[in-house]
Amino acid sequence: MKKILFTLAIFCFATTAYSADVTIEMLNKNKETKQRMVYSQELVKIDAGKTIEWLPTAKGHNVEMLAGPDGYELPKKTKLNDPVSIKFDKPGIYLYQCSPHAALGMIGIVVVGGDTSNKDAIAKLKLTGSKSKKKRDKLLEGV
Ligand SMILES: [Cu+2]
Repeated sequence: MKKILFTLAIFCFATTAYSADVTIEMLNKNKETKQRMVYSQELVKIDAGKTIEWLPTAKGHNVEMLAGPDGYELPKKTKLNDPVSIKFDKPGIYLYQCSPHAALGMIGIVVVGGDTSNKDAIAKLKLTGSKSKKKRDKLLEGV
């Protein structure tokens, strides 16, 4: 019994520590939605100061930030197959894509601090291919 309680305590602690961050997987196929070439979570809402980690679960993907709130300095796009962690301090909407699969609609949106004031700018941004645009518009409906 003691052992079970101890295990439970460890599990709860680990879960709490983990929830401070978000992990997004780069996938060739999302087993739940059956969609190909996607991030495991395409729309993520976090508080300012939180960190998101992208994991190269499948090979051949990267993370290329395309836009963020005013004054946000875009980080360099990552190399294929590299994991990356980005801390989001500035509230606003961020849009990113997977460079080789942008035309297939492999994009994602992060909303930080519930701030959607740059939504129009994100909605007007030029993207690669109609699939990306369609997904961007759909994701923006949920921000
Ligand atoms: Cu990709």
